[in-house]
Amino acid sequence: MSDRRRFVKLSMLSSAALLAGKSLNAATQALPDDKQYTTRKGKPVVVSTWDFGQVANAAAWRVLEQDHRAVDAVEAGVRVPEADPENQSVGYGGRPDRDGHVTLDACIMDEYSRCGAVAALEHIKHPISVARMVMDKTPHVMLVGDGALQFALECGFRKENLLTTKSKREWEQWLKKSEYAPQNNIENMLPGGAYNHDTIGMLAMDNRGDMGGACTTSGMAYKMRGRVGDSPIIGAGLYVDNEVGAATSSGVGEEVIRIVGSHLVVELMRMGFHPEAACRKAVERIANRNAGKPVDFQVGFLALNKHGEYGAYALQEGFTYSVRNDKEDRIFEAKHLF
Ligand code: SD4
Repeated sequence: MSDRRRFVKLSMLSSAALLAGKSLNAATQALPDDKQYTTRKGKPVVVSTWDFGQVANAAAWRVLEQDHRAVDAVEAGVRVPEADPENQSVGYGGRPDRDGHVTLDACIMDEYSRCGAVAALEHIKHPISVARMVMDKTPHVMLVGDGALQFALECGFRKENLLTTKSKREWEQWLKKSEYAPQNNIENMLPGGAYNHDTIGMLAMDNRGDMGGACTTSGMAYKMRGRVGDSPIIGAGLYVDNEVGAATSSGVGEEVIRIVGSHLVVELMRMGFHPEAACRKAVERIANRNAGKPVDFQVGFLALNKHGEYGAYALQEGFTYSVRNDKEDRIFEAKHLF
């Protein structure tokens, strides 16, 4: 059976749905007819990790201005760095794993707690849009590796070479020593002073006060083949709760996963902490795991609450984030613990 036909068939029926005697449509993460949650009317705002988030925010802002949903805005926003070959930690041009494969991780979450994710996806420039398809077209939350690629191709995404000449050359340089030190994920740690992290996490609130979030990355440079960090993991690299707020992270994913960081930040906001204070508490949780001693890796959290307030906090100096609303279009430096 051709891929196309298999997908059409998959779209109509899934084995789980067959067992349950339901069509896949009934089993997908469908949009509820009525809102389950009360939302407060909010003012649109979009925030994202790092300086380059500013151009991504501009794309997201255009979507918000047209009165679309926050989830549409964040998808459009993070596609900008995904397509940018100069950004070597996201999408096309991302640094490869230690065997030379560019493997991408992404996830997306909307105001109904619907979510989709892909991990270790190769050859597809826009993993965030594949994650969106997982959310919209399947009853599942996450697809990985070859299965994610197969799904993407069935959805009509094009297979591409994502390893740019620049990233390939740098990897070949790295191969000479092949020092496996992914924990040293602090700014300017790569040979030549290149930044080792530029993962984009983006959070938005739309005209209706509804929230959405997206996170996309090529993960740690020169990682072990198959290694997946926090970025595509709902609750770790991203979490959205439309009653409370949303959070995302950047930095050493293993540390974020251990504390289920973004979910923790949202729960802290639920308890009444301001976004910056919630991010600080999560950062402290990581530091406490290391007996409060200065650590040689970076983690930063970014959060947005239902009032449109935002804030960030990091372990180390250097974590920046970008904000766009009707009043400002700015880059901020996050406070840091050490
Ligand atoms: C990861 N959290 O794969 C990602 C990397 C990252 O900025 O955020 N870099 O662990």
